[in-house]
Amino acid sequence: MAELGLFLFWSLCPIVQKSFSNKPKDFRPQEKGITFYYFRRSPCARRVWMVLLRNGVQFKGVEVNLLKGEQRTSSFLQLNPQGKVPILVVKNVPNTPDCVLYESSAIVLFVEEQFGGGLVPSNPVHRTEMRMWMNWFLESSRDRPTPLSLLGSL
Ligand SMILES: N[C@@H](CCC(=O)N[C@@H](CS)C(=O)NCC(=O)O)C(=O)O
Repeated sequence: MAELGLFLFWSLCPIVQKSFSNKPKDFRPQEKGITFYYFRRSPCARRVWMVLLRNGVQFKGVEVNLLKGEQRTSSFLQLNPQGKVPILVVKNVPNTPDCVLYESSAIVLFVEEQFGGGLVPSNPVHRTEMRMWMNWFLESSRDRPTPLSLLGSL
């Protein structure tokens, strides 16, 4: 009788199940299309997100909760061994090679080159200024731990 009661309680109470089952999230990308891995408070991911939206690219977004440490699960590390967002995975998209891309600046330029147009200036000086700021961003954020405590206030 006690077992039956426990069984009913277990099957009817998703909150209890959730707190007992530690099943890690499966981060495998979709078989066809563009999968974008992001965390909503990540500035790097937001840059990619903006360029995807601006160019009207169809994609499936998968949130990786950095505050819960989901970037350190083996399923995620198989995509990016550095354990960071953003990641863009392209699979079976016409006229685009399959690829797994990380590093926001590189992804932004890829999206622009492959699916968009108009964000990269044709004027060589303006184009260099664009790269200058991209380099500045990378240099100034290098080797600095992600300020998740600051992100929490965004
Ligand atoms: N240079 C990389 C930086 C990526 C990066 O640091 N991402 C942060 C979020 S903004 C992250 O995923 N941090 C998770 C961690 O360090 O555990 C880029 O521009 O994409």
